[in-house]
Formats: sequence, structure tokens, C-alpha cells
Amino acid sequence: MDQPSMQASMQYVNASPDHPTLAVVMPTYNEAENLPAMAEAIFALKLPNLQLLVVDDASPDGTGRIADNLAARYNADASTRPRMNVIHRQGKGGLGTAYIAGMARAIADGADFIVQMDADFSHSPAYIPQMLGVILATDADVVIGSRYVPGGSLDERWEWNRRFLSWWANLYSRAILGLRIRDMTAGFKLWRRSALEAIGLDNIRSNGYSFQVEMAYLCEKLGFRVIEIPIHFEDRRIGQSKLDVPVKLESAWRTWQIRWRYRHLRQRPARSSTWQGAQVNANSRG
Ligand SMILES: Nc1nc2c(ncn2[C@@H]2O[C@H](COP(=O)(O)OP(=O)(O)O)[C@@H](O)[C@H]2O)c(=O)[nH]1
Ligand SMILES: [Mg+2]
Repeated sequence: MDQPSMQASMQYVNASPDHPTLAVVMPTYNEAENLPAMAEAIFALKLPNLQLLVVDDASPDGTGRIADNLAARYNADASTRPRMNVIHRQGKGGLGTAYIAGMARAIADGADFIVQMDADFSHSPAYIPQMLGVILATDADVVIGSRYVPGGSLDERWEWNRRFLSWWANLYSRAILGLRIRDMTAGFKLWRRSALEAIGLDNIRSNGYSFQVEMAYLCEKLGFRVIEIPIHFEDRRIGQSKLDVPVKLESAWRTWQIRWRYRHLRQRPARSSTWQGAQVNANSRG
């Protein structure tokens, strides 16, 4: 480490040096009404060494400014590590590249574990301690908050066509890519740092839902231990989905592209990639 950056990192002390550091990466596009409550719910978990990292794409509704104000508030104690950081990007660049930017920053900042989640309460922060418990108690590389393992569920308000589309997208990508993961398009995951390093974020090309599919595919190809725990997936509380029909259609053909791109990647021996985590706590609700 060079001298200036060493000094920079020594300015801060971890509140609890014995605990792992956890970064929550949260991409936002027009989430002005969700973000303050979301940040509050995350910090209310009182997990030591948790850092929230928002990746905002110049949201027209001012989410970026709101994020800066929240960060100033949550970082008021200048003697400890910042609890919240914001990455501002120039314009809407897509979910996948937003995650890659956030994850790369979390790794550079020294996070041991990295959570990826939506800002709209579909992914309840209440599951984070459980996911962390599972990854600490097992040697899993990634824990997935899954809608499609026993005990997992979708919002009752989802109409049949949305349910069908989600179910079909999963079946389609599992079949084409020959995977065992149940929730291929899950956006709620807890990663061990070493897993993201092994994947090599610079290699990822997908952006919308196919970002989740490409990451899931690499998990199985690289022989990662994947544990899916059941979650209840609530419909977004406020605002509209940013992933529209063109993004969904794009994901369909990109599944083939993923298969083609990695055709020379040799399957590593699996470290038992299962959904056994479903039995860990099959009745949990957020
Ligand atoms: N930074 C950034 N965030 C995005 C973009 N598209 C979606 N998001 C965020 O990514 C998360 C998932 O998007 P969402 O609209 O909830 O998709 P859905 O849950 O599949 O309907 C939300 O927190 C969005 O605000 C994007 O292009 N850039
Ligand atoms: Mg969402």
C-alpha cells in the first residue's frame, strides 16, 4: 500500500475489529421515496462493520442528492469508518454495471462479505443477519435469498402473468444452462469476497436480469458452494419496476450468449451446490 492511501485508511477505526466487514451494494434509479426508509432499516439491524454503498445513475427524481444527505447524516461521527457511501454515475447504465461498480468498490474498501439487493423493499433487510449467519456457519461462497425453494414465496399481489413470466424465465435459463440453482434471476445475494474475486467482475458482460443469470452460471461452473435460503419476495412498496419488457426480452437471448461465451470454461468439481439451506429456516419471513 502506498503511503497516502495507508494514511487514509488509518484515519478510520472499525467499531468492532473482531467482526467481519459487510458491504451492502444497492443500485438506485428513481428510488427517492424508498431510499431513506431502506437506509434506516439497514442500519437498524445494528450489524457491526456494516457499510451501505448506493450506486445511483443520476436519477431524475433526485435520489443521488438524497443519498448524499443520508450519507452525511450517517457518517456524522468522523472518527469511525464511513457507514454509507454513494457512487454517482453519469446516467442510466443498467443494473449489471451498477452492481459491478459497487462490488468493485466494496472489495477495494476491504469488505469481507458483500450483499446485493434492491432498494424497493422487495428484498427485506431483515434477512441479512440470517444470510450472514448461514455464510459464517458454513463454508458457502454465496447465499441466495430465493423465491423458489420450499418456504420461499412471491407477493400475493403478483398477477398470474408476472408469476408465469418469472417462473418461465427461471425454467428457461436453468434448462439452457443446465443449472441446479432454483432462483436464477434472484437479485438478493450475500457473497464471500473471495467468490467475487474468483469470478473476476471485469469479465461480466450482462446487464439486466441476465446479470443475475451470468453470475449464477459462473457460481456453478466454478464449483462454488451455493446455499439458497427461502425468502418472501414482496412487491416493490413505491414506484415502478425499472426493468421493463425490452430488458426481459433481452435477457432471453442473452442466456444463449452466456452459454456460448463460456463454452470453453471447464466445469470445476462442485462443492455440493444445493438448496439445502432451505431446510435451515424454512418458515422465515421478513
Ligand atoms: N444504478 C442503477 N440502478 C438501477 C438501474 N435499473 C434498476 N436499478 C435499481 O435496481 C433495483 C432493481 O430494479 P427494479 O426496478 O426493482 O427491478 P425489479 O425488482 O425486477 O422490478 C432497484 O433498486 C432499482 O432502483 C440502473 O440502470 N442503474
Ligand atoms: Mg425490485
